[in-house]
Amino acid sequence: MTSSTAIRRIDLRTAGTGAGQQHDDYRAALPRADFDVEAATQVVRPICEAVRERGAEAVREFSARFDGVEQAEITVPPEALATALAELDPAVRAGLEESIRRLRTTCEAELERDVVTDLGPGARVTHRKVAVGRVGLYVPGGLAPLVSSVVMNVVPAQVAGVRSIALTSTPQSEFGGLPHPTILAACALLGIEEVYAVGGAQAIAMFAYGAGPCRPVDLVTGPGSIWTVAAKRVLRGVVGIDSEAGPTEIAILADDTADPAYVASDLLSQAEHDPLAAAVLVTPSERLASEVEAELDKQVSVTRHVERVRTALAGRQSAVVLVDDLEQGLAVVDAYAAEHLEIQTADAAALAARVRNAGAIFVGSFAPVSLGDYCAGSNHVLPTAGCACHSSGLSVRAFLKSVHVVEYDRPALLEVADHVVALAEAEDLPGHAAAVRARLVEG
Ligand code: HSO
Ligand code: ZN
Repeated sequence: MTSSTAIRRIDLRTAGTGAGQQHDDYRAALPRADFDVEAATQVVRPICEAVRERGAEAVREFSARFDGVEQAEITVPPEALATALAELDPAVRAGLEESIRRLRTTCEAELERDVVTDLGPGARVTHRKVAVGRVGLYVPGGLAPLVSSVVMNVVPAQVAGVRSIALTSTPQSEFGGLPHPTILAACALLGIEEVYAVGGAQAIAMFAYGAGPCRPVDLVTGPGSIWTVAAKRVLRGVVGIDSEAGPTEIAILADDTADPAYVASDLLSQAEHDPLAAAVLVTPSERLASEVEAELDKQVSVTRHVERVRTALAGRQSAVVLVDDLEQGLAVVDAYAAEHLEIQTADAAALAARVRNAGAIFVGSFAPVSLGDYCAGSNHVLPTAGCACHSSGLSVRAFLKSVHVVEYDRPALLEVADHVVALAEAEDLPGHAAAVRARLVEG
């Protein structure tokens, strides 16, 4: 039998790093999963339409069709939340509490204050930070009950000061059509009372348009499957969305000093999420590449979700990439713009400081992605599919808007009036100029 992991190799060593080597070349060299969100929007559009027209009735029909549950109600009853918390395993509770504590600490530190700028006597502009009024948080429950995603969504929303928070997660037939009890327990622990048992595209549509007991929200956040990502794309504008967070990705930039067992276990850890997950090692060390491949063979054969992991590692989205040196490696990972980037090299912090595109960077041998998934104090809802070149992970900022407040008195307006008039006339908008001139006349 050949290698059981069958992760492919991509050799970029002849490409060089000289002038003319475009980031786009590297992007094309590192293909992502066949994950066609545009095609999925065709499937999702009628689902969104049905929820808009027929509300909770349509939501329940889709839950029956896609999740195999018959529901009288889409709301999770308060007793179910209380019971789930009472029955929560104490070790899981302690883990959640630590996760909440650390994330809350970083969220409170990054909470943005109003920015007040005086542009001269009597001329002031304030960017007033205001929390979004009502948000809908999505927690996937399909392949694994991601209880940690409850924490990652809820804590920044609460720290931002969002007044109305609704949360939804996939209904499970084995739990009587409710989400997994650990997810319900985490909601109760965080004081979230409005919880729905709805997953997939219909959940995003429920939040966007409102359905039955769920009033429409202003903003939807949270990771999800291709269907929820597609629904977010379709409904953007009807509702605000965070970044498109789809199947997970890990890229590791490593040199000879890295421990192959650590590298392999981290690649495996994210491959465990999804057959579409991407695991990419970028290294100038052929020795490390071979040792990591051997380690993967060993570790994959005894891992729990072996089929999922094998499919993810063998997919076109996963690879061991050989580069000439760390300089080229840096260019490659920057072009790839991974959701998670680990740097396991001799001078990891210095290299990390030079990375521009990544959802989150994990520096050195003792900061694995698993730490960030649960308890680092960072957020694990991060941009995937290369969106890290323009988007950021979930944070307090995602739940805040800034309202621009303009305060000028008469002398301050006089100071700038001629400029306003000149610009208004240049745009052939004399009404704009007149509005200012009217105020120049002595009263
Ligand atoms: N790695 C996932 C998040 C997660 N992992 C939740 C475990 N539980 C996407 O960042
Ligand atoms: Zn994970």
